[in-house]
Amino acid sequence: MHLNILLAVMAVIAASAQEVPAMAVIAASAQEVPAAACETSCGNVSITYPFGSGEGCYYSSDFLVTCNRSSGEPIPFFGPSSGNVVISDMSTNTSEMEIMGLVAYDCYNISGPAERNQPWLSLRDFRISSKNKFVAIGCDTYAYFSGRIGNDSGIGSGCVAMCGENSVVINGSCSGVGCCEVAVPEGMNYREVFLNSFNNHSTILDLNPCSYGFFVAQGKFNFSATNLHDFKSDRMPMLLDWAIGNLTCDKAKDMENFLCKGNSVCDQSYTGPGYRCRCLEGYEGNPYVAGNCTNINECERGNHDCEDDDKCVDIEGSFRCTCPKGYSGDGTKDGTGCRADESTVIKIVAGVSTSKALSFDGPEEERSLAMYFLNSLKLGRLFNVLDERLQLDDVPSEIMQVSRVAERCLRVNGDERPSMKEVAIELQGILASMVRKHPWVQSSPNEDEDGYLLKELSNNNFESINGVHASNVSSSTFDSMSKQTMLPIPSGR
Ligand SMILES: *[C@@H]1O[C@H](CO)[C@@H](O)[C@H](O)[C@H]1NC(C)=O
Ligand SMILES: *[C@@H]1O[C@H](CO)[C@@H](O)[C@H](O)[C@H]1NC(C)=O
Ligand SMILES: *[C@@H]1O[C@H](CO)[C@@H](O)[C@H](O)[C@H]1NC(C)=O
Ligand SMILES: *[C@@H]1O[C@H](CO)[C@@H](O)[C@H](O)[C@H]1NC(C)=O
Ligand SMILES: *[C@@H]1O[C@H](CO)[C@@H](O)[C@H](O)[C@H]1NC(C)=O
Ligand SMILES: *[C@@H]1O[C@H](CO)[C@@H](O)[C@H](O)[C@H]1NC(C)=O
Ligand SMILES: *[C@@H]1O[C@H](CO)[C@@H](O)[C@H](O)[C@H]1NC(C)=O
Ligand SMILES: *[C@@H]1O[C@H](CO)[C@@H](O)[C@H](O)[C@H]1NC(C)=O
Ligand SMILES: *[C@@H]1O[C@H](CO)[C@@H](O)[C@H](O)[C@H]1NC(C)=O
Ligand SMILES: *[C@@H]1O[C@H](CO)[C@@H](O)[C@H](O)[C@H]1NC(C)=O
Ligand SMILES: CC(=O)N[C@H]1CO[C@H](CO)[C@@H](O)[C@@H]1O
Repeated sequence: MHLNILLAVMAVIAASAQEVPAMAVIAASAQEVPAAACETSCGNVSITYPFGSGEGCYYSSDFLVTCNRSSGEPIPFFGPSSGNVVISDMSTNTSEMEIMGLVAYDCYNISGPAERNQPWLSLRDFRISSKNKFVAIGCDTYAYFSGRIGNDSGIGSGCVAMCGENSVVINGSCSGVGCCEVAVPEGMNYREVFLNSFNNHSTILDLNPCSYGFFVAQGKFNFSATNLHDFKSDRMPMLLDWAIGNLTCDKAKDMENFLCKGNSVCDQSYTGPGYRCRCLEGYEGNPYVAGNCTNINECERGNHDCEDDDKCVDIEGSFRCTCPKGYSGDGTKDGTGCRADESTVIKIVAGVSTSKALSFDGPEEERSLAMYFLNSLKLGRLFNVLDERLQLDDVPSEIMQVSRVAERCLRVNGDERPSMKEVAIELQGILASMVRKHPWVQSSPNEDEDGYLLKELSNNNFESINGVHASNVSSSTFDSMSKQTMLPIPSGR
């Protein structure tokens, strides 16, 4: 994680920490809100505080839900039992409620107008969300809504949709042929839908006898040509915005019944009256219930920017990226990642150089060569070593390449050193070419030893120097390595 993000997160955590004692006092002295005995669902709909059904279960009368079970299937209604607004969902993290709004229709038969309705919706304190659209369906249709924002009842908008028997009506395209839509302004607490026709649908009666008009949440309706003949829905899902009371955060936070407590902060981004709560970043739950916002484990969810899942460490409200022993850096994909420390690089190179690839006779000689390499590398004289000590007519080009990688790894300036992934990818490529060219670099059935060198680049269990044998790197290990390392090489260091 970038340092400035980390600092910001820590600042937020520090700020919230001051609210924790207040929460503890409330929890200890006041009775539990909402009461434990409250209904938590009605039919398919979860009822979440500040909403509630029954005495002591809701924050204020604005949030009363009545679960009507008289028809067999439980249906949650908004408000007291006289209410007829059907609730289909409620969200406390977005402070929205979804209701099933009535669809307006206007139908004709050969004698002319046959049936119509003109539904209206009136809300006391909730608002119609601008995340809805107003949609009209029909081939001889003009449709509009009139609404009210605060005192201003002169709001309205609408659209016209026309088509004939031979029109090309495109499924999914609500752009004037058989279907039209307009945006919904922010803040309406009342709306009424009106439909009308130009010709009583007389020329297209078989294709489209009725016009329809409704508010619908964006993404919840796709127009299809069959809607013209037979639109079966009498209600459509629409979103309402809500907030608590009519005070702003500043004033509400001093009230006894202020709700945003414990990892929950007051959110004044809402333009309507009242305040909203939301969980602090890195927390989730119901921000309107004290103590319900709990830590998100970003590592478990893979919701982090560390190089690998196993470099991610969850912390309260956030996460940290770590590097394995012998590596340093910020551990993030887009940051410096994890770079091998100088001593680790020496171990790797020494391991590669002492491998059977050089065809030395005994382990004794391998070991002393390794020590020699180590010392030489420290002095930055690797190329000299290769020339003087090996005196091979043709030094295997792979050894030269590895040496070059090593040389870059050993640069004094950390920014010039390649990242751990780059080293892994380069070594992988070099070793792959060794497998191709040299029969002695062949697969071995010994899985534990196989690819020890390469695995060490991505795992953190690395201790041995002399036990590393490049000749035991099998091609299956290359495959599994490439899955782990063939990620885009980060451009930054
Ligand atoms: C509840 O969900 C089931 C299955 O998703 C659905 O068939 C049913 O119509 C839903 N009931 C209500 C009242 O929405
Ligand atoms: C439940 O709904 C029915 C109509 O569906 C209505 O007649 C009845 O009064 C309602 N009951 C309550 C308790 O709201
Ligand atoms: C709200 O919370 C639910 C459940 O915790 C989660 O699935 C959803 O993504 C959240 N939505 C937003 C906008 O955060
Ligand atoms: C047309 O609708 C009207 C009103 O519903 C009805 O009285 C009339 O019988 C219908 N005509 C035909 C031909 O169906
Ligand atoms: C509503 O109208 C009344 C009287 O016209 C006015 O005093 C009040 O400030 C208005 N309220 C808003 C929110 O515009
Ligand atoms: C539509 O029908 C009504 C009632 O029958 C009639 O008064 C009106 O003239 C008709 N309009 C058109 C354009 O045909
Ligand atoms: C509408 O169509 C889009 C794209 O085809 C699809 O992703 C979405 O689920 C559909 N929505 C509904 C309500 O059918
Ligand atoms: C449009 O969608 C309906 C069902 O939604 C389907 O029956 C019809 O074949 C589709 N038409 C075209 C042109 O894709
Ligand atoms: C704010 O809410 C309180 C309590 O619900 C109510 O008494 C008061 O009239 C409201 N004030 C305004 C300006 O709406
Ligand atoms: C948060 O509230 C939900 C529903 O009310 C409950 O199921 C959950 O256990 C609560 N979580 C915590 C941490 O209190
Ligand atoms: C340490 C180790 O297990 N090395 C093995 C590498 O592979 C060769 C055969 O390819 C074995 O003889 C070694 O024992």
